[in-house]
Amino acid sequence: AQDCQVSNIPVKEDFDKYRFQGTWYAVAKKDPSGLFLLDNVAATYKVDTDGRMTASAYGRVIILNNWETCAIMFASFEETPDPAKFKLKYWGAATYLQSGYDDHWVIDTDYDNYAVHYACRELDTDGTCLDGYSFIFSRLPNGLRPEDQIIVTQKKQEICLLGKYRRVAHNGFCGA
Ligand code: DAO
Repeated sequence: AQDCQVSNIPVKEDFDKYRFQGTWYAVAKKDPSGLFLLDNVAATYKVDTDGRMTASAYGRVIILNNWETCAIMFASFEETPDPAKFKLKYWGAATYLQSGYDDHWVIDTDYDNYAVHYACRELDTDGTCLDGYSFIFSRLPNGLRPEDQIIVTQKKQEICLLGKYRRVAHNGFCGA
């Protein structure tokens, strides 16, 4: 049986933000309502000299229903008592891009190949997630190794999002 209470979702134990640094390519995504990043999504994480994690990210977006562009985004992370659970403050390089303040949980990662990200934006009255999003990240833009896919499928199930993802293409739209 699956416990879909957000507060009971297991996250990566002893998450190491230093090993998480570098570029991650989104290879699959579960969208929130009012989705923003469509495809060609990648994020580069860094830990600065005072130990603060930041990221820059890009992705294809459609603004005002018809204008397609590559969004350049910036993020800073606030730590919480759980090293795998951060608060994400994000904003765009341009004012017309989305900004916000979300959870940013690292559900699982081996640091070298795959990562499962999760953010619940709105809790339902029963403690399950009413509106959230999740990225499956790979160190390579073209997908995960079969051995990682097995683990990631298990994690998707643990966060109650199995079957809710779509593939995220990388076709050079954002120049990488
Ligand atoms: O695409 O609908 C959406 C939600 C994405 C929120 C934007 C996040 C930008 C910063 C990304 C940092 C790492 C995930």
